[in-house]
Amino acid sequence: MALPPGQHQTKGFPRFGTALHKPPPSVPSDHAIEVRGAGLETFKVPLARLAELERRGVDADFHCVAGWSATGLHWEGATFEAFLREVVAPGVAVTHVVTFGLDGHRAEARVEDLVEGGALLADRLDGRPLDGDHGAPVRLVSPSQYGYVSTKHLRRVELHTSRPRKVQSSRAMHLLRPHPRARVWEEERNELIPGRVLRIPYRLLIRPFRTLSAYGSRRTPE
Ligand SMILES: Nc1nc2c(c(=O)[nH]1)N[C@H]1C(S)=C(S)[C@@H](COP(=O)(O)O)O[C@H]1N2
Ligand SMILES: [Mo]
Repeated sequence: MALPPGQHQTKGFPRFGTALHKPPPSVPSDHAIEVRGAGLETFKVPLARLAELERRGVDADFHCVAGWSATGLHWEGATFEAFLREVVAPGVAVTHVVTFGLDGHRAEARVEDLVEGGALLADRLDGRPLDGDHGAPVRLVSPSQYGYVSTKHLRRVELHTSRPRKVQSSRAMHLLRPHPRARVWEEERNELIPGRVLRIPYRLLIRPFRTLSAYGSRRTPE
């Protein structure tokens, strides 16, 4: 299958992200996904409950905004749509979510982009339980969007009825202005600058990530 504009294929499926200088976070044995926002009392969805929701297998490529794509992955997990049905009160129009990882990563997304793109709360990759590199115990996977939307080590889902403000976890991430929709075929890399202009600058960012990741001696993309 063809890759979206400005992407190149990488070997295998490297661990990547904004927390590469740290090992994958440890996961408490009673881990549950916290849900808050949209007028709800904060509550938790235990992993056992997640396992009972409608599940799906998805064959998809994975596209990082820095320009690499990993191809031919097979994910399994609860559909994001089923998760929303489970947690949203009837009559509440949730339009956006913010997802939080155990390592501090955060990402916003429009509900329609996640649902129409077939997003999963994935707990299996290529027939095996998700490992620490790729987001154990459960991650969001949104194949139609750049990788930064697909929060690993999912810890919290915040529900919103309009576009949330001040989502980014750090000043640096805020300055980078990741595109709020991040659709790969539209090349929505950045909120302010056209995606194709950023192909080379973003690709140059892979190398500093590689250096950081050397601490954990893990492979990063080419
Ligand atoms: N919790 C968490 N999720 C994250 C990240 C991160 O640093 N922490 N990085 C994002 C980015 S930029 C990418 S490209 C993908 C990388 O996923 P992988 O490590 O499974 O390849 O995870 C996304 N989700
Ligand atoms: Mo990324």
